[in-house]
Amino acid sequence: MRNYLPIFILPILAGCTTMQSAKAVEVSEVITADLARADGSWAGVATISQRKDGTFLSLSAEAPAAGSYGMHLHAVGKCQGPDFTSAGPHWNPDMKQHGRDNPMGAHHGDLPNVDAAADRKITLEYKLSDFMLSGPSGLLDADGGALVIHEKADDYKTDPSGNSGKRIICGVFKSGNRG
Ligand SMILES: [Cu+2]
Repeated sequence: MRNYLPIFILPILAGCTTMQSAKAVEVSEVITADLARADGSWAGVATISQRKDGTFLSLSAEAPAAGSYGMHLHAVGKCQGPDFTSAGPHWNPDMKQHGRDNPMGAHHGDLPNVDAAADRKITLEYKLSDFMLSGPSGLLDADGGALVIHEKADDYKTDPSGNSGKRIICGVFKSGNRG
């Protein structure tokens, strides 16, 4: 007579353990996104850090030329060139209109324009107000989110995207990028 061990139980237990550790990392404090241009080349890095003094977005990137560029957090963590429409609309869990100068605004994903000097470098640290990383309305929902830089400055009022033109740089924020 043979005794068979119920080995099918082991994967189930392992699955539970994995789910528990996934919940435990929701307090993790830093997520990073590699930024890509429309042709797929690397354009820099963006980081969101949750700290005691607030949540901060920092950015080190290279623009195509000196100038001012619109920048937003978009709803989907997918950056497929060359047009990056895969990143979806602005991150907007409150269903508002676009723009801080719009009485019906603003989107959660609305951010100030960024400036590149003659060396084309964009370097900044910006405090995100009212920012939610996790939870059903958080940036890191099932499909993540994206940082998108546009070809023109945002006018802060035209719904839905501030008249900022094409998407030229894109980076994915996903919970797997935490660390
Ligand atoms: Cu945008």
